[in-house]
Amino acid sequence: MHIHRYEKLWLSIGLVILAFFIATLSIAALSEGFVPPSDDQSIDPTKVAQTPPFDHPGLRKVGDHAYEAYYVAHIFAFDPATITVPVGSRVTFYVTSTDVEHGFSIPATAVNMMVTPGWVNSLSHTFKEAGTFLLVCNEYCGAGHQTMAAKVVVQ
Ligand SMILES: [Cu+2]
Repeated sequence: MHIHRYEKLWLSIGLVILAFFIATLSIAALSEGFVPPSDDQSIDPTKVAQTPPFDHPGLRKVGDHAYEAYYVAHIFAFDPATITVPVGSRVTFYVTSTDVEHGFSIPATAVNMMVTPGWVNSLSHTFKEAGTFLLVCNEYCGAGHQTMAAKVVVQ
């Protein structure tokens, strides 16, 4: 089979770009510890209100400047609506939904997760600056979606 030299050149460029992207991702993943948010824990969405720790959503201090925040997302709010942490706190967010797919996003940070009924999603973020961070649902979830928000106060 004959392949035209321009086609070979074009294929080679594509392979070089692909190798570059794979190398970039690998370096970032290994050196910075990047991992995708994981839906690795299941929960019965009809029994969230009876299932610890989501039966008492809120903030728990787990160490020096380390917190765990348990959120329940439902139409059209997050519970808790506000959490307050000191500057420099590393907060691990755990979130689940009782009804439909929601989003969990704090703009201008890396906090951005999908919230799927039946699963607990989590990720951690260190709040290095004081301020009030808006936490929004960024997955359209129904007629009141635009009102679905909460606050993370860092002081
Ligand atoms: Cu929404």
